[in-house]
Amino acid sequence: MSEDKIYTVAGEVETGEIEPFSFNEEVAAVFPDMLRRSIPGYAASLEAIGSLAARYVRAGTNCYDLGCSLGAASLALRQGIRAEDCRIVAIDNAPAMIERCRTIVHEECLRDPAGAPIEVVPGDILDARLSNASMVVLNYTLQFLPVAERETMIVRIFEGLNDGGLLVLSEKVVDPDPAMEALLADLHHEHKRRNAYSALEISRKRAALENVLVPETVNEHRDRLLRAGFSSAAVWLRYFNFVSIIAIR
Ligand code: GEK
Repeated sequence: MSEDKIYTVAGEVETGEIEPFSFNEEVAAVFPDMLRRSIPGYAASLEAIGSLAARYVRAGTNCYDLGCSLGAASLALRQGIRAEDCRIVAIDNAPAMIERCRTIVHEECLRDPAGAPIEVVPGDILDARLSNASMVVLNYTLQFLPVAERETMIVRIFEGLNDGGLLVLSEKVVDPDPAMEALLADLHHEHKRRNAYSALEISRKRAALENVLVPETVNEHRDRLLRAGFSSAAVWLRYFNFVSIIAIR
């Protein structure tokens, strides 16, 4: 916990204890709305995951949704998949997310029983054993792993993918040029304000996420993917300081 100064809309200063951000019950309850309002391009990332699943998921293979939260990307995969006998494995280490994710997935499977089964698995994605995968999704999750563990995670994903398999990696990024970074961060905060976040909520969230979400540059991500062995990697979406990258094994 840290003592922090918080600037309100009116410009007054409030001093408060900021709890480090955690994916607890309170966050899980408002989560779908929170991501749509706070991550520019989030809805587009889900749409593309569906379209990419239709193209890349092969019959008899596995798909992984790492850091699944409430399962939005798993449901997008399920809707997009055209191949037979596939399985989606959705993993998250926050019990509050897993519990709600199970309910959401169960309801969707009752509504549309024909789609691929989704296994919702509690656990650390760093311990996940990936195999026979044609598509892996890391939608805004790698940014929460310690930087030192990210290489291991990407190498494991590469090893779990079949040749021709696809990784979707969406992340908050930082620009190497400080002036550009300041502008992009400001545009992001303006975007959040437009989506009905107050200046107080924004400054609280920024303080709470410090050291929890560690963004890297686009080049750091691309270089890591190529080092792991991916044959190509490209940014397909950029909206302020949020990107989504596709990489093919
Ligand atoms: C979506 N992909 O809606 N192991 C497992 N889960 C983890 C770990 C870890 N080591 N670290 C963080 N998480 C989702 C959105 S949210 C993005 C992903 C955000 C989980 C964490 O519990 C949370 O549910 C998720 O990663 C990140 O497309 O909140 O900005």
